[in-house]
Order: sequence, then C-alpha cells, then structure tokens
Amino acid sequence: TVKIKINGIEIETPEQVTILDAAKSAGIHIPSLCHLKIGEMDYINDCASCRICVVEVNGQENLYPSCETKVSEGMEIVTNSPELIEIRKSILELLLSNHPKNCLTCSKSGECELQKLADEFRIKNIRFEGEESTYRIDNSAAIIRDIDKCIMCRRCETMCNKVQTCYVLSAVNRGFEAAISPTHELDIEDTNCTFCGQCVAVCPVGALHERDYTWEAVEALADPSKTTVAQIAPAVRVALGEEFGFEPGTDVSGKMVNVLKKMGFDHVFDTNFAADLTIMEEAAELKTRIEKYLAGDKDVKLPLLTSCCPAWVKFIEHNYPEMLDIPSTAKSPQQMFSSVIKEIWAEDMGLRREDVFVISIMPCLAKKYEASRDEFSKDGNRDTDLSISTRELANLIKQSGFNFEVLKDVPFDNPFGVSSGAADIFGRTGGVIEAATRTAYEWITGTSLENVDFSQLRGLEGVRIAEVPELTIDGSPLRIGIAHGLGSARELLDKIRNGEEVLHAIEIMACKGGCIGGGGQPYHHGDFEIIRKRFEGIQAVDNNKKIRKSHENPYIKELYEKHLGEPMSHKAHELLHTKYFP
Ligand code: HC1
Ligand code: SF4
Repeated sequence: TVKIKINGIEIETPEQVTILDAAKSAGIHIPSLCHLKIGEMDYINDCASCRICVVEVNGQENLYPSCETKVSEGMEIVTNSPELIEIRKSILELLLSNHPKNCLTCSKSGECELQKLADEFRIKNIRFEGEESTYRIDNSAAIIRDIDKCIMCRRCETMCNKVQTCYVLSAVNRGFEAAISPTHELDIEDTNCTFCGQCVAVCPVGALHERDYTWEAVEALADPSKTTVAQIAPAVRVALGEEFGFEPGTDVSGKMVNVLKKMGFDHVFDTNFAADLTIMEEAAELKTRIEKYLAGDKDVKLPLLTSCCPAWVKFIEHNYPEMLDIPSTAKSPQQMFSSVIKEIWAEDMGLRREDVFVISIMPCLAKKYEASRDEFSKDGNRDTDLSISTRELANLIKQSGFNFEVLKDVPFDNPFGVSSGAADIFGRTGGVIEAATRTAYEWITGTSLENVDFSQLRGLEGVRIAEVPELTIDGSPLRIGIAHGLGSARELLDKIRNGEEVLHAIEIMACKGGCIGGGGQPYHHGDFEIIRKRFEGIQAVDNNKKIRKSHENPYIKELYEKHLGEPMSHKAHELLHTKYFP
C-alpha cells in the first residue's frame, strides 16, 4: 500500500490503483464522464478523452486525469479547488457547444450523464458558440444512432469491440468530422451488429438508444378491433421496480400485471410459460441427440446450444456460419409464445390471427429485431407484433398515471400464466441450461430428481464449465458450458471448434449476467451490484415456486395433450422450431 493525501485527508491505498479509484474507495467523489469500469464485465473504458476528472497533483501546474493516473507514495492530490471547478465548467461548456440543446425531447433525458453534470455544475450559458456537427440519424428495428449527440467518450466502442467482440463501432474521420460509426458509415442494420444493446446500456448520452414503440403500443390498446395480449419476459419483473423506487431484484410481477390490465391489455400472459415450453423441446432435442450419439450415429451434433437469445443467434449466424447445425432449433420463448397465441389460442378464442395483437415486454433490444425477422410472420402478419423494453414499459406506466407503487398484486391470466421456477431462471446466466438439466435428467434417467439446485451451473464468471455427475453419458458426467457476454461466447466457441473442449450442452447469452443485464433494462450506470441483485431476486422467485421443473407445469401438459402431441412432434416442429441463416 501507499500513503497519499486527497484534499488534505491522509489515505492508505493499494499501489497501482488510479487516483479516481483511490478517491472513490475513500468516499471522495471526482466527477467523470467518459470513464467507466465494470470489473465483473471485464469492461474498462479508459481513453481519458473528456478530462472532466482532472486533479491537481503535488502542487504542479499541470493537471492530471485521475482516471488514468496511478497513485504513488506521498502524493498530495486536490480534487475540488476553485480552479478545477472552473476548468470542469469550461470542459462542459465546450462539450455542450457542439451538442444539441433539445434535452427535453431526448430519449436519455433524466438519465443522461452529461445533463446531470451540466446541472451539478450549474451551466447556465455556453460561452463558446460555434458550428455544430450534424449527421444523419441511423434508424433500425432495434437501435437508433443519433450521432449529433455523441461526445466521443468511446464507451460504446469499448463495449462492442472488447467485451462483445462484434467490432461494429469505431472512430471514423478526423477533427470536426470525427464520429463513432460502423465502418464505411454503413447503417447499423447492414453490419454484423447483433442488436445486443450493450452499447446503448453504456452510452452516457442520447447518441444511442432503443427504437421506441410505446406510441404503437398505445395505439394498439386504443384500437377496439384488436385483442391485445401482453407477454412478459422473466428478467423484467426483477428490474422494472427500479424505475419506481424499489430495490433492484424486487419481484414486482403482481403490480405489473395489475397495471397492464388497467392500461387496457385484454390478456396479460407470462413469457415464462413459453420458457417452460422451450425446455420441453430443448430437453427432448438434447435427449434425442444423446441417444443417437450413444447408438453410434456419426452425424449427430453435440454440444447442443441453447437458442433463446436473439443477439447470440445473430452472432453465430455472422461469425460461425459453419457451426449452425449445433444450436437447438427450438424458437426462443418470445417466438414460441407468439406462435402459440396466433396459431392455437386465437382459434380456440374464435379470433383471426390478424385480430390479435401481441406485445412482448422484454429486457432486451435484440427482441425487437427478432420479432421483425421474416420467418416469424405469416402472410405479412407478425407473430410478435411489437416488442418493447422494460424501460419503455416504465414510461408507459408513468404516462398512464396509475400509481404503480401502491397497486395490489394481481396474478397472470391463464392458461399462459403459470410457470415453473425453471422458467424464472431463464433470466439469469446459467438458468436456461439448469432448467434443461432438471428436465433432461428425469427424461434420460427415468428417475425423479430430488435436488433441483445445480449450484455448479450458477455464478457470474464469463465462461464456466461444469459437470453434472448425477447424469452420465457413456460413463462420463454430462459436461456443460456456459458463457455470457459475446466475447466470452467467442472464447467458448473457439475452444469447441478447435476440439479443446468436449461438451454435451452449452448455454450462451449475449449480455453479462444474462437477460437481467439486457440492453432494455433500467440503466445501471456502471453499477454491477444492480445486476447481482437482480440475479438474486430471480433466484428467490425460483426457490419459492412450488413447481420447479418445466415438464411439471400442468398447463404445459395440457397444451401437449390438446394440441401438440409430444415434444418434437410434427405439430411442435411446425410451430415451435426455426431455421438459422448464415
Ligand atoms: Fe430473456 Fe428469454 S430469458 S431471452 O434472456 O429465453 O429478453 O428475460 O424473455 O424469449 O423466457 C430476454 C429474459 C426472455 C426469451 C425467456
Ligand atoms: Fe455492438 Fe451490440 Fe451495440 Fe451492435 S448492439 S453495435 S453488437 S454493442
């Protein structure tokens, strides 16, 4: 450790930490903007470009960016002199001089880190008036780039290239023309972007944001010719509350159902039901592949990859086209749900599919893109008509004027409102494969599984490999791989391709933490504790469920008895499986 002084206070701190980190652990706040460090995500944006965090060191005239200057023995640091405050104000004014002033109508208003600093430093006029750079708006089904608002902090670039290894965003042009953009200034839709939305999650301003469909939702709810159906993803329920003052991880399902009904949804169903359905198909597929493998079938493909994350699916389509025969062909729960609604439930209700309007509420931006894929529509009518994020739902609730905090709990509607705990954990990393293992164990061994908690599959390391000794294949335990974050996915896939790892099943989720850390969730502003609490919240929901195995969901059994026959039946294939495109 070294001894330093910050603003006259003596502090002992580990060597090799930055002044910013040393100050933070001593409870001293130094404002910063471009800097972001989320250790658990292996994410550090340390380009030191904004200079808001400069400090005085040992009385020198030169100022040092505290985000990249390391502490050393005896250092005397000042973080808050009148000169520093004036310099920070000037930097903010310079940034604002080339920034649109339409904060009131900006998608990030209220969450914008630049706006927050401008407020804290009481910027009331901008001394440096001049030209402003203008770019075209890049619109896609999921993400909008409004580069006029970009402050060149490079956070998105770091996220996309270093954490997600998608290499879509980088700096182009020079000087006043400089911008963060896809190469050749392509539209994001024409690149390898997976729409994971993680760049949006770290953008401090409104330069990157989701395509907002709240108005389309309002219109559908007001249209008397439409029967509106909501389906809500597992991870939404433990994060939505954050927008209304609840602790991260609080399960607000009951209030959410209540408010959606008050807002006019005719039916409020649970995507979790379809997560159970996904397990029926994926576990059956895993069992079949393992049986074929044991029978010596050389063509059988193992490991089986889970396929419910659309950003991950797009990633493998772009980057590993030769491996497209290993993902499960099961559609994601979002898409299974919408197929069942439009092709089975609508008929049972005496409705035409065009009369039913399905709105999915997802923690994810890639779900908007998934819903728009051609294979998920019939005669121009989409299976999932709209997909909105947790943030958009929070906005809709705020607009509706209902007092969310005090609403009573109301259960989901049936028949698609009951789910097992296995479905809840879909929302966190490792959950889909744990859910599949619970069911596959019983189907493969023919015995009942007493302890459903496969704790070896849990955790937050980017790549995890675990064995399930209870379930042996050819005398060796079932070997499972788990990756979250697309960079970790790449690491795992490379090992499989090189033959370094031999696994039976793999779960991949594009976002760190799984869907709980999705690009459509309330902003975490770099605080991974929030994601950890959502993780614990979702686990608690599973722990408290009476039914914790997907195949024990009584409504799932009924759906197979009445409509689908067996998992992997002809009908199940028609409605619940899909294809991938290189
Ligand atoms: Fe997910 Fe899924 S778990 S992909 O993370 O399989 O978005 O929550 O809805 O479809 O169920 C997301 C979450 C979600 C699907 C399910
Ligand atoms: Fe990169 Fe994901 Fe952003 Fe696309 S959505 S640009 S893949 S970080």
